[in-house]
Amino acid sequence: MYPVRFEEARVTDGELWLTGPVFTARVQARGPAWRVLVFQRPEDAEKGSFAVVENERAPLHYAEGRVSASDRPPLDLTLEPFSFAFAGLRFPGLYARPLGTWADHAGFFDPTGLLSPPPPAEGRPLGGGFALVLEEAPERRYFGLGERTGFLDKKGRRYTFWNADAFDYEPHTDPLYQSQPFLLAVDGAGAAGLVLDETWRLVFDLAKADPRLSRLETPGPTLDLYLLPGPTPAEVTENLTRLIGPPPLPPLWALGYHQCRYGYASQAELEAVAGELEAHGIPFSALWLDIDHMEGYKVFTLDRHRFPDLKRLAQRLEAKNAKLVAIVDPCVKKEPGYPVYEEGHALGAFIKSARGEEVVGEVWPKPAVWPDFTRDEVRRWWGRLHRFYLENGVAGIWNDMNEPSAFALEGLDAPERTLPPGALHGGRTHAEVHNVYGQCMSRATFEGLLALAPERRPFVLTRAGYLGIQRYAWVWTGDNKSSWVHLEMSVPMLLNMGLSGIAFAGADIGGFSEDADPELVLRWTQLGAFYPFMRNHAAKTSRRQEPYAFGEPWTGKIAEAIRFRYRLLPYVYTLAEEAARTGAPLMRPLFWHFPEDETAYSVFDQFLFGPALLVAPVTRPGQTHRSLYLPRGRWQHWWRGTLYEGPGWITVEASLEEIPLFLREGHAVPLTEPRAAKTAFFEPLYFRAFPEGQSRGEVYLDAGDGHDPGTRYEALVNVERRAFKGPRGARAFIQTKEGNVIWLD
Ligand code: MIG
Repeated sequence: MYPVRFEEARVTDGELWLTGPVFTARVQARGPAWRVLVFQRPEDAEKGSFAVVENERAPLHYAEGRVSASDRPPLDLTLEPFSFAFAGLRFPGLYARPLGTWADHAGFFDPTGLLSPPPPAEGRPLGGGFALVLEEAPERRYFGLGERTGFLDKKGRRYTFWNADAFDYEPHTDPLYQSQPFLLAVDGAGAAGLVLDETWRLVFDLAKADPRLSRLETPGPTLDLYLLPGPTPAEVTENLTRLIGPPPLPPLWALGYHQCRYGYASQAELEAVAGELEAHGIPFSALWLDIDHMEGYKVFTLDRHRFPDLKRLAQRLEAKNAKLVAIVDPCVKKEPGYPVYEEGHALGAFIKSARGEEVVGEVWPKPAVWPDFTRDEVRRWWGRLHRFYLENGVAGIWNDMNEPSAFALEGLDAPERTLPPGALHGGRTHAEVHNVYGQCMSRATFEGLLALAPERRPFVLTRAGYLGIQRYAWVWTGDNKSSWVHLEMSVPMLLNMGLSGIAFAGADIGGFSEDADPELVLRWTQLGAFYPFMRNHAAKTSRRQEPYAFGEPWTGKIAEAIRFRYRLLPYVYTLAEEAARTGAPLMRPLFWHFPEDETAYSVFDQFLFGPALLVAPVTRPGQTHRSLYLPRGRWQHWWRGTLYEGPGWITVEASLEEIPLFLREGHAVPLTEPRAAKTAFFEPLYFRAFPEGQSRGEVYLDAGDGHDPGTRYEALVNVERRAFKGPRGARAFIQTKEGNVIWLD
């Protein structure tokens, strides 16, 4: 690789162009960020994005190596060799491999056409590749990177961006299912972010190979970089959201409790699950249909023997304000006469090999082909197919296996469990668009649902995605395990996903593979009551782990944790509405609200749920106490009423009934009765306030679905004056140390 050099800098139309012997760079003040696009082929000057939706540009100014524009720190450039600095981040070098020739790759020639290198573009294969070097600071920490195993701070490891069917992942597995090439860097100079908006297989080495340097690599022909200002972590994520768009406001039911299991194999079984939940007084908002609902694993079919009248079940659930969600995998069974295959084939919708034939492999359906969701007409076709599920009473769609996962290709085991890099998506290779395959599928699903039922808010859950996935789908963390380690790890995973734009996510409560025990399910449900997406799900061969599976004394306690989620729903919904405007995640690392607190950056197993609550889950069996950190200010133990003063570490008792939960001074939390309600005009509506001084709370109320604007109300509580001012019909209370509830009105 050679250092990239530029010889000339020129401002044209409010943008800066750098030109050199091989490469050109285009610098824009784009939305809140700086964009630096380095390329070789003229057509790449107009490179598009699957992530960025912000197109507004501020005019920039360039003088003596400094680029400036309104509302952001300047960007300092050196042309030869190219290096730059922004907001305390120094990039001392950019290295590149100029685009090769066909001859350079001749050694890879593969007569089957399946594994051959990308086809030549203008006589040259795609390729090239860049490595961007970032100078390290010893005190710097890294966050973001989307869905990753490990603890909160991501420094010291090497991360690959290549969506993978990471079945049975462990605490060191990398990569997982998602690719969010976003990095949040925090050090003495404050926080700043970067996005490497490249969909190829990227590698970020964060001070691993060399503690003095980090290295970001892309194998593609361009380097498309965005630099995001802070100066706090929260502002970096909010600026990221301006760039890639916020998630839409979900329907209220999506924020309730979801019951799933790989294996619900008949309508009768689902009815039995609903019956058990009802019998135990457990509110729920959705039951889920996994792959067993299909006939021969053919998507958009229903086995009519086992599911004779799904619509009737849907209606029965609707009366309880609960819904059905069905899984839709991308792989289409290649079977003559099967309409989905025939239509897709006629449309030329399926991914092709370099020989121009459909790539055929195996997943659940055998043989299977894969739609090319990167193309508009394929997404529109796929979206329309969802009419089938809507007509059968299904309200939400679950996208799985969309990394995409392939068990076999052309009858042989698929070595990477995915499609060959040379497979073709129109003019692009799979190597280029692999990481956006799942995102494009969920986009097709989201847009299809919106077109078919414009009066509803679509609900889509996905396993795979790229930066920006939140615009189309919620995310769950795939095939975790029924183990305490996975319960604990879900916290830093979801926190970093939230910082990376994915406000709505969850891990399978109770764990997917292996066998859960009742204490694990109880503690996990208590934690899951604070996941944005609260779903209990298990694998086919796992022991049953529904809330009622273990009997008493467990069922009652698990039910209470689920009921607590429903009590908290006005608060959860209000946070959801904020996320839909600003991207602020619901689960927030302590440093989100306490950026000046050094300790807040290293606490990985606690979090803030919105601004008002601090949650410290029990993460080991048999634990009756938990040590935890409280940032500055006063905090009230939610269950016991005791007041604590931070900053500092405390140890609290955590009986099986309680997850350590604290109310922050100055805050009031809206609550309601524990039931699956139809609308988000919550009734009754209460505010629980901090027991001393003044507290402020907010609640967002609307129809819970549809697109009519709602209203955000403020509640002000003054305990000394026993005064409460809030939305009409609402009441406020405080809880004392003795456990007394005192009403204020
Ligand atoms: O190869 O549809 O992560 O949630 O239950 C397993 C069956 C396929 C993987 C998903 C899991 C789902 C399962 N799927």
